[in-house]
Amino acid sequence: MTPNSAVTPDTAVTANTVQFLAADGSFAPNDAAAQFAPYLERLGEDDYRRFYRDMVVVRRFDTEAANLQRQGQLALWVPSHGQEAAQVGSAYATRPQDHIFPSYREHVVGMIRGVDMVDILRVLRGVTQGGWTPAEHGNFHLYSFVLASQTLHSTGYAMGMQFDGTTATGNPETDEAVIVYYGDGASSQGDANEALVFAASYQTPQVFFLQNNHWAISVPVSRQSRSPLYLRAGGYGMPGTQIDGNDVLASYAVTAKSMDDARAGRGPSLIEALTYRVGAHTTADDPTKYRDADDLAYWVARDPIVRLRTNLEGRGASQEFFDGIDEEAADFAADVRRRALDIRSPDRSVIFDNVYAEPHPLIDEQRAWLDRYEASFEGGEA
Ligand SMILES: Cc1ncc(C[n+]2csc(CCOP(=O)(O)OP(=O)(O)O)c2C)c(N)n1
Ligand SMILES: [Mg+2]
Repeated sequence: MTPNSAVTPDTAVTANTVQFLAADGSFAPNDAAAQFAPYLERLGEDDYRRFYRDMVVVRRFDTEAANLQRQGQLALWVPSHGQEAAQVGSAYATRPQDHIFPSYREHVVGMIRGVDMVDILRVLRGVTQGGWTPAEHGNFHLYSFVLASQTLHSTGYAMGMQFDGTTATGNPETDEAVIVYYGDGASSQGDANEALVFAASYQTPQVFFLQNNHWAISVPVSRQSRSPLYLRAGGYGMPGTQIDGNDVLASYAVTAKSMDDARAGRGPSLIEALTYRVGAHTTADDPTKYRDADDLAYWVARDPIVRLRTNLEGRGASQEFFDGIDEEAADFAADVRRRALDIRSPDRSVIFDNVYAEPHPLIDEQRAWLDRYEASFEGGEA
Protein backbone atom coordinates (compact mmCIF):
# COMPACT_ATOMS: atom_id res chain seq x y z
CA MET A 1 0.00 0.00 0.00
CA THR A 2 1.21 3.48 -0.76
CA PRO A 3 1.10 6.24 1.88
CA ASN A 4 -1.91 7.59 0.00
CA SER A 5 -3.74 4.29 0.38
CA ALA A 6 -7.35 4.52 1.49
CA VAL A 7 -7.39 0.99 2.90
CA THR A 8 -6.24 1.35 6.50
CA PRO A 9 -6.99 -0.85 9.48
CA ASP A 10 -9.55 1.75 10.41
CA THR A 11 -11.48 1.55 7.19
CA ALA A 12 -11.44 -2.10 6.07
CA VAL A 13 -14.11 -4.59 7.14
CA THR A 14 -13.40 -5.91 10.66
CA ALA A 15 -15.13 -8.20 13.15
CA ASN A 16 -17.23 -5.21 14.25
CA THR A 17 -18.61 -4.73 10.74
CA VAL A 18 -22.03 -6.25 10.19
CA GLN A 19 -21.81 -8.81 7.42
CA PHE A 20 -24.19 -11.55 6.28
CA LEU A 21 -22.86 -12.25 2.81
CA ALA A 22 -19.13 -12.90 2.75
CA ALA A 23 -17.08 -11.70 -0.21
CA ASP A 24 -17.26 -15.19 -1.76
CA GLY A 25 -21.07 -15.05 -1.75
CA SER A 26 -21.58 -17.50 1.11
CA PHE A 27 -24.21 -16.70 3.72
CA ALA A 28 -21.97 -16.41 6.77
CA PRO A 29 -23.34 -13.91 9.30
CA ASN A 30 -20.68 -12.76 11.75
CA ASP A 31 -21.24 -12.01 15.43
CA ALA A 32 -21.91 -8.36 14.73
CA ALA A 33 -24.80 -9.40 12.45
CA ALA A 34 -26.62 -11.49 15.07
CA GLN A 35 -28.90 -8.78 16.45
CA PHE A 36 -30.00 -7.78 12.93
CA ALA A 37 -30.72 -11.32 11.69
CA PRO A 38 -34.47 -11.21 12.54
CA TYR A 39 -34.91 -8.40 10.00
CA LEU A 40 -33.85 -10.73 7.18
CA GLU A 41 -36.87 -12.88 7.96
CA ARG A 42 -38.95 -10.20 6.26
CA LEU A 43 -37.36 -11.14 2.96
CA GLY A 44 -38.39 -13.88 0.57
CA GLU A 45 -36.66 -15.31 -2.48
CA ASP A 46 -38.40 -12.71 -4.68
CA ASP A 47 -36.83 -9.91 -2.65
CA TYR A 48 -33.34 -11.34 -3.09
CA ARG A 49 -33.97 -11.50 -6.82
CA ARG A 50 -35.36 -7.99 -6.92
CA PHE A 51 -32.26 -6.70 -5.11
CA TYR A 52 -30.10 -8.40 -7.72
CA ARG A 53 -32.21 -7.09 -10.59
CA ASP A 54 -32.06 -3.49 -9.39
CA MET A 55 -28.32 -3.64 -8.78
CA VAL A 56 -27.67 -4.97 -12.29
CA VAL A 57 -30.09 -2.51 -13.90
CA VAL A 58 -28.57 0.51 -12.20
CA ARG A 59 -25.03 -0.51 -13.05
CA ARG A 60 -26.02 -0.81 -16.70
CA PHE A 61 -27.82 2.53 -16.47
CA ASP A 62 -24.73 4.06 -14.91
CA THR A 63 -22.59 2.99 -17.86
CA GLU A 64 -25.15 4.40 -20.28
CA ALA A 65 -25.26 7.72 -18.47
CA ALA A 66 -21.46 7.99 -18.48
CA ASN A 67 -21.50 7.27 -22.22
CA LEU A 68 -24.14 9.97 -22.75
CA GLN A 69 -21.91 12.43 -20.93
CA ARG A 70 -18.93 11.53 -23.13
CA GLN A 71 -21.15 12.03 -26.16
CA GLY A 72 -22.00 15.56 -25.08
CA GLN A 73 -25.52 14.85 -23.85
CA LEU A 74 -24.88 15.55 -20.16
CA ALA A 75 -22.78 18.23 -18.52
CA LEU A 76 -21.57 15.76 -15.91
CA TRP A 77 -22.20 12.24 -14.68
CA VAL A 78 -21.80 10.95 -11.12
CA PRO A 79 -21.19 7.19 -11.23
CA SER A 80 -22.55 4.87 -8.55
CA HIS A 81 -20.60 1.77 -9.67
CA GLY A 82 -19.64 -0.25 -6.59
CA GLN A 83 -22.17 1.30 -4.22
CA GLU A 84 -25.22 -0.61 -5.44
CA ALA A 85 -25.62 -2.91 -2.42
CA ALA A 86 -25.45 -0.11 0.14
CA GLN A 87 -28.08 1.81 -1.80
CA VAL A 88 -30.46 -0.98 -2.80
CA GLY A 89 -30.55 -2.66 0.62
CA SER A 90 -31.18 0.57 2.49
CA ALA A 91 -33.79 1.78 -0.02
CA TYR A 92 -35.86 -1.38 0.38
CA ALA A 93 -35.80 -0.90 4.15
CA THR A 94 -37.81 2.31 3.80
CA ARG A 95 -41.60 2.42 3.84
CA PRO A 96 -43.80 4.43 1.47
CA GLN A 97 -44.47 7.11 4.10
CA ASP A 98 -40.74 7.72 4.80
CA HIS A 99 -38.80 10.65 3.40
CA ILE A 100 -35.48 10.16 1.65
CA PHE A 101 -32.86 12.90 1.41
CA PRO A 102 -30.21 11.91 -1.13
CA SER A 103 -26.85 13.40 -1.91
CA TYR A 104 -26.13 13.17 -5.67
CA ARG A 105 -25.07 9.55 -6.22
CA GLU A 106 -28.14 7.61 -5.06
CA HIS A 107 -29.66 6.94 -8.47
CA VAL A 108 -31.03 3.51 -7.65
CA VAL A 109 -32.63 4.77 -4.44
CA GLY A 110 -34.52 7.24 -6.61
CA MET A 111 -35.46 4.46 -9.02
CA ILE A 112 -36.82 2.31 -6.19
CA ARG A 113 -38.82 5.26 -4.86
CA GLY A 114 -40.34 5.92 -8.27
CA VAL A 115 -38.19 8.61 -9.87
CA ASP A 116 -37.82 8.34 -13.64
CA MET A 117 -34.09 7.95 -14.29
CA VAL A 118 -34.37 10.35 -17.21
CA ASP A 119 -35.38 13.02 -14.70
CA ILE A 120 -32.04 12.44 -12.98
CA LEU A 121 -30.30 12.84 -16.34
CA ARG A 122 -32.13 16.14 -16.83
CA VAL A 123 -30.52 17.41 -13.64
CA LEU A 124 -27.07 16.46 -14.88
CA ARG A 125 -27.81 17.99 -18.26
CA GLY A 126 -28.63 21.24 -16.51
CA VAL A 127 -32.11 21.71 -17.97
CA THR A 128 -34.20 21.59 -14.81
CA GLN A 129 -34.30 23.63 -11.66
CA GLY A 130 -34.87 20.64 -9.45
CA GLY A 131 -35.76 17.47 -11.26
CA TRP A 132 -38.95 16.12 -9.75
CA THR A 133 -41.60 16.78 -7.14
CA PRO A 134 -40.71 14.68 -4.08
CA ALA A 135 -44.33 14.27 -2.97
CA GLU A 136 -45.12 12.66 -6.34
CA HIS A 137 -41.99 10.51 -6.41
CA GLY A 138 -41.91 8.43 -3.26
CA ASN A 139 -40.85 11.35 -1.04
CA PHE A 140 -37.42 11.17 -2.69
CA HIS A 141 -36.14 14.70 -2.20
CA LEU A 142 -33.99 16.60 -4.66
CA TYR A 143 -30.33 15.93 -5.25
CA SER A 144 -28.11 18.13 -3.16
CA PHE A 145 -24.75 19.15 -4.57
CA VAL A 146 -23.81 21.34 -1.64
CA LEU A 147 -22.09 18.77 0.53
CA ALA A 148 -23.96 17.81 3.71
CA SER A 149 -26.64 20.46 3.27
CA GLN A 150 -29.14 17.62 2.97
CA THR A 151 -28.25 16.42 6.47
CA LEU A 152 -29.67 19.65 7.84
CA HIS A 153 -32.68 19.56 5.52
CA SER A 154 -33.45 16.05 6.70
CA THR A 155 -33.07 16.84 10.38
CA GLY A 156 -35.37 19.81 9.99
CA TYR A 157 -37.87 17.63 8.15
CA ALA A 158 -37.69 14.97 10.86
CA MET A 159 -38.29 17.64 13.53
CA GLY A 160 -41.32 18.71 11.51
CA MET A 161 -42.68 15.16 11.64
CA GLN A 162 -42.44 15.33 15.42
CA PHE A 163 -44.19 18.68 15.56
CA ASP A 164 -46.91 17.40 13.19
CA GLY A 165 -47.36 14.19 15.18
CA THR A 166 -46.86 11.95 12.14
CA THR A 167 -44.29 9.76 13.85
CA ALA A 168 -44.02 7.65 17.00
CA THR A 169 -47.78 7.18 17.36
CA GLY A 170 -47.35 3.42 17.71
CA ASN A 171 -48.72 2.60 14.26
CA PRO A 172 -45.89 1.19 12.11
CA GLU A 173 -48.08 1.44 9.00
CA THR A 174 -48.25 5.21 9.15
CA ASP A 175 -45.44 6.41 11.42
CA GLU A 176 -42.90 8.32 9.38
CA ALA A 177 -39.12 8.57 9.48
CA VAL A 178 -36.34 10.14 7.46
CA ILE A 179 -33.18 8.68 5.97
CA VAL A 180 -30.38 10.90 4.74
CA TYR A 181 -27.52 9.80 2.50
CA TYR A 182 -24.16 11.49 2.73
CA GLY A 183 -20.54 10.69 2.08
CA ASP A 184 -17.32 10.29 4.03
CA GLY A 185 -16.18 13.68 2.77
CA ALA A 186 -19.50 15.32 3.63
CA SER A 187 -19.18 13.92 7.16
CA SER A 188 -16.36 16.44 7.72
CA GLN A 189 -18.64 19.38 6.96
CA GLY A 190 -19.97 21.58 9.74
CA ASP A 191 -23.52 21.03 8.47
CA ALA A 192 -23.28 17.30 9.23
CA ASN A 193 -22.16 18.05 12.77
CA GLU A 194 -25.01 20.48 13.34
CA ALA A 195 -27.54 18.03 11.93
CA LEU A 196 -26.30 15.27 14.23
CA VAL A 197 -26.37 17.56 17.27
CA PHE A 198 -29.95 18.63 16.59
CA ALA A 199 -31.02 15.09 15.73
CA ALA A 200 -29.69 13.80 19.05
CA SER A 201 -31.07 16.76 20.94
CA TYR A 202 -34.58 16.41 19.54
CA GLN A 203 -34.39 12.62 19.20
CA THR A 204 -35.56 12.91 15.62
CA PRO A 205 -36.99 9.94 13.69
CA GLN A 206 -33.95 9.77 11.46
CA VAL A 207 -31.24 7.54 10.04
CA PHE A 208 -27.93 9.00 8.93
CA PHE A 209 -26.74 6.69 6.17
CA LEU A 210 -23.08 7.45 5.58
CA GLN A 211 -21.64 5.82 2.49
CA ASN A 212 -17.95 5.60 3.14
CA ASN A 213 -16.75 4.99 -0.41
CA HIS A 214 -13.24 5.81 0.78
CA TRP A 215 -12.81 8.96 -1.25
CA ALA A 216 -13.88 12.58 -1.29
CA ILE A 217 -12.77 13.19 -4.86
CA SER A 218 -8.97 12.72 -4.40
CA VAL A 219 -8.87 12.89 -0.60
CA PRO A 220 -8.83 9.46 1.07
CA VAL A 221 -11.03 8.86 4.08
CA SER A 222 -7.93 8.09 6.12
CA ARG A 223 -7.09 11.78 5.88
CA GLN A 224 -10.59 12.85 6.91
CA SER A 225 -10.73 10.85 10.12
CA ARG A 226 -8.39 9.15 12.55
CA SER A 227 -11.27 7.03 13.77
CA PRO A 228 -13.82 4.81 12.03
CA LEU A 229 -16.69 7.11 11.12
CA TYR A 230 -19.44 5.05 12.82
CA LEU A 231 -17.76 5.64 16.19
CA ARG A 232 -18.55 9.34 15.90
CA ALA A 233 -22.20 8.50 16.58
CA GLY A 234 -21.38 7.74 20.21
CA GLY A 235 -20.13 11.29 20.67
CA TYR A 236 -23.57 12.58 19.72
CA GLY A 237 -25.28 10.04 21.94
CA MET A 238 -26.80 7.83 19.28
CA PRO A 239 -26.15 4.27 18.13
CA GLY A 240 -23.63 3.86 15.32
CA THR A 241 -23.26 0.69 13.27
CA GLN A 242 -20.69 -0.14 10.64
CA ILE A 243 -21.86 -2.45 7.89
CA ASP A 244 -20.21 -4.13 4.95
CA GLY A 245 -21.71 -1.79 2.40
CA ASN A 246 -21.10 -4.30 -0.39
CA ASP A 247 -23.42 -6.77 1.32
CA VAL A 248 -26.98 -5.94 0.31
CA LEU A 249 -28.39 -8.04 3.16
CA ALA A 250 -26.41 -6.16 5.81
CA SER A 251 -27.57 -2.90 4.31
CA TYR A 252 -31.20 -4.04 4.31
CA ALA A 253 -31.25 -5.55 7.80
CA VAL A 254 -29.43 -2.76 9.64
CA THR A 255 -31.40 -0.03 7.89
CA ALA A 256 -34.68 -1.86 8.56
CA LYS A 257 -33.93 -1.96 12.29
CA SER A 258 -32.75 1.64 12.37
CA MET A 259 -35.81 2.92 10.48
CA ASP A 260 -38.13 0.85 12.67
CA ASP A 261 -36.52 2.40 15.74
CA ALA A 262 -36.82 5.87 14.24
CA ARG A 263 -40.52 5.47 13.38
CA ALA A 264 -41.25 4.05 16.81
CA GLY A 265 -39.80 7.08 18.59
CA ARG A 266 -36.56 5.44 19.69
CA GLY A 267 -34.49 8.22 18.17
CA PRO A 268 -31.85 8.70 15.47
CA SER A 269 -28.95 6.46 14.54
CA LEU A 270 -26.00 6.39 12.21
CA ILE A 271 -25.01 3.67 9.77
CA GLU A 272 -21.60 3.69 8.14
CA ALA A 273 -21.63 1.58 4.99
CA LEU A 274 -18.11 0.58 4.01
CA THR A 275 -18.01 0.49 0.25
CA TYR A 276 -15.87 1.74 -2.58
CA ARG A 277 -16.24 4.16 -5.44
CA VAL A 278 -15.02 1.94 -8.25
CA GLY A 279 -15.36 4.58 -10.95
CA ALA A 280 -14.28 8.19 -11.05
CA HIS A 281 -15.75 10.76 -8.66
CA THR A 282 -17.51 12.24 -11.68
CA THR A 283 -16.82 12.28 -15.39
CA ALA A 284 -14.68 15.37 -14.67
CA ASP A 285 -12.28 13.30 -12.54
CA ASP A 286 -9.42 10.90 -13.36
CA PRO A 287 -8.77 8.62 -10.38
CA THR A 288 -5.65 7.09 -11.93
CA LYS A 289 -3.93 10.34 -10.94
CA TYR A 290 -4.26 9.66 -7.22
CA ARG A 291 -5.49 6.14 -6.60
CA ASP A 292 -3.48 2.99 -6.06
CA ALA A 293 -4.33 0.17 -8.49
CA ASP A 294 -4.02 -2.36 -5.64
CA ASP A 295 -6.78 -0.62 -3.68
CA LEU A 296 -9.08 -0.82 -6.65
CA ALA A 297 -8.32 -4.50 -7.17
CA TYR A 298 -8.97 -5.18 -3.47
CA TRP A 299 -12.44 -3.69 -3.69
CA VAL A 300 -13.34 -5.03 -7.13
CA ALA A 301 -12.77 -8.51 -5.64
CA ARG A 302 -15.53 -7.61 -3.13
CA ASP A 303 -18.02 -6.53 -5.77
CA PRO A 304 -21.58 -6.34 -4.44
CA ILE A 305 -23.27 -7.75 -7.54
CA VAL A 306 -20.93 -10.71 -8.05
CA ARG A 307 -21.36 -11.64 -4.40
CA LEU A 308 -25.15 -11.69 -4.55
CA ARG A 309 -25.10 -13.53 -7.85
CA THR A 310 -22.90 -16.26 -6.39
CA ASN A 311 -25.26 -16.52 -3.45
CA LEU A 312 -28.32 -16.74 -5.71
CA GLU A 313 -26.65 -19.41 -7.83
CA GLY A 314 -26.11 -21.43 -4.67
CA ARG A 315 -29.82 -21.02 -3.92
CA GLY A 316 -30.76 -22.42 -7.27
CA ALA A 317 -31.24 -19.38 -9.53
CA SER A 318 -30.92 -20.54 -13.14
CA GLN A 319 -28.81 -19.24 -16.00
CA GLU A 320 -32.08 -18.14 -17.65
CA PHE A 321 -32.81 -15.94 -14.66
CA PHE A 322 -29.47 -14.15 -14.94
CA ASP A 323 -29.73 -13.86 -18.73
CA GLY A 324 -33.23 -12.41 -18.34
CA ILE A 325 -31.96 -9.76 -15.93
CA ASP A 326 -29.11 -8.83 -18.28
CA GLU A 327 -31.63 -8.43 -21.08
CA GLU A 328 -33.88 -6.32 -18.91
CA ALA A 329 -30.94 -4.10 -17.96
CA ALA A 330 -29.97 -3.65 -21.63
CA ASP A 331 -33.58 -2.74 -22.53
CA PHE A 332 -33.73 -0.31 -19.62
CA ALA A 333 -30.53 1.42 -20.73
CA ALA A 334 -31.69 1.57 -24.36
CA ASP A 335 -34.96 3.16 -23.31
CA VAL A 336 -33.16 5.72 -21.14
CA ARG A 337 -30.79 6.55 -24.01
CA ARG A 338 -33.64 7.00 -26.47
CA ARG A 339 -35.51 9.31 -24.13
CA ALA A 340 -32.36 11.17 -23.07
CA LEU A 341 -31.68 12.06 -26.70
CA ASP A 342 -35.17 13.54 -26.80
CA ILE A 343 -34.64 15.95 -23.90
CA ARG A 344 -35.35 19.48 -25.05
CA SER A 345 -33.99 22.59 -23.36
CA PRO A 346 -36.61 24.77 -21.71
CA ASP A 347 -37.06 28.38 -22.71
CA ARG A 348 -34.18 30.35 -21.22
CA SER A 349 -36.61 32.63 -19.41
CA VAL A 350 -37.06 29.95 -16.72
CA ILE A 351 -33.58 30.83 -15.47
CA PHE A 352 -35.08 34.04 -14.14
CA ASP A 353 -38.69 33.12 -13.48
CA ASN A 354 -38.32 31.53 -10.06
CA VAL A 355 -35.55 33.57 -8.47
CA TYR A 356 -37.97 35.89 -6.67
CA ALA A 357 -41.71 35.59 -6.19
CA GLU A 358 -42.17 39.23 -7.27
CA PRO A 359 -40.60 41.14 -10.18
CA HIS A 360 -37.13 42.42 -9.30
CA PRO A 361 -35.11 45.14 -11.08
CA LEU A 362 -31.85 43.20 -10.94
CA ILE A 363 -33.46 40.16 -12.54
CA ASP A 364 -35.07 42.38 -15.22
CA GLU A 365 -31.66 43.85 -15.96
CA GLN A 366 -30.03 40.43 -16.24
CA ARG A 367 -32.84 39.12 -18.43
CA ALA A 368 -32.45 42.11 -20.76
CA TRP A 369 -28.69 41.56 -20.88
CA LEU A 370 -29.15 37.91 -21.85
CA ASP A 371 -31.71 38.88 -24.52
CA ARG A 372 -29.23 41.35 -26.01
CA TYR A 373 -26.43 38.82 -25.84
CA GLU A 374 -28.49 36.15 -27.60
CA ALA A 375 -29.66 38.66 -30.21
CA SER A 376 -26.06 39.56 -30.95
CA PHE A 377 -25.61 36.15 -32.58
CA GLU A 378 -28.69 36.52 -34.78
CA GLY A 379 -28.04 39.88 -36.44
CA GLY A 380 -24.27 39.50 -36.75
CA GLU A 381 -23.61 42.64 -34.71
CA ALA A 382 -22.86 42.94 -31.01
C1 LIG B 1 -19.92 22.57 0.53
C2 LIG B 1 -19.17 21.93 -0.59
N1 LIG B 1 -17.83 21.94 -0.58
C3 LIG B 1 -17.15 21.37 -1.59
C4 LIG B 1 -17.80 20.79 -2.64
C5 LIG B 1 -17.04 20.17 -3.79
N2 LIG B 1 -17.17 18.71 -3.74
C6 LIG B 1 -18.10 18.07 -4.49
S1 LIG B 1 -18.12 16.43 -4.20
C7 LIG B 1 -16.87 16.53 -3.10
C8 LIG B 1 -16.38 15.29 -2.38
C9 LIG B 1 -17.46 14.63 -1.61
O1 LIG B 1 -17.06 13.40 -1.07
P1 LIG B 1 -18.02 12.49 -0.25
O2 LIG B 1 -18.82 13.26 0.70
O3 LIG B 1 -17.20 11.39 0.30
O4 LIG B 1 -19.06 11.94 -1.34
P2 LIG B 1 -18.77 11.05 -2.63
O5 LIG B 1 -18.64 12.01 -3.76
O6 LIG B 1 -17.56 10.26 -2.37
O7 LIG B 1 -19.99 10.20 -2.81
C10 LIG B 1 -16.44 17.85 -2.96
C11 LIG B 1 -15.35 18.27 -2.06
C12 LIG B 1 -19.22 20.83 -2.62
N3 LIG B 1 -19.95 20.28 -3.60
N4 LIG B 1 -19.88 21.40 -1.58
MG1 LIG C 1 -16.82 9.58 -0.51
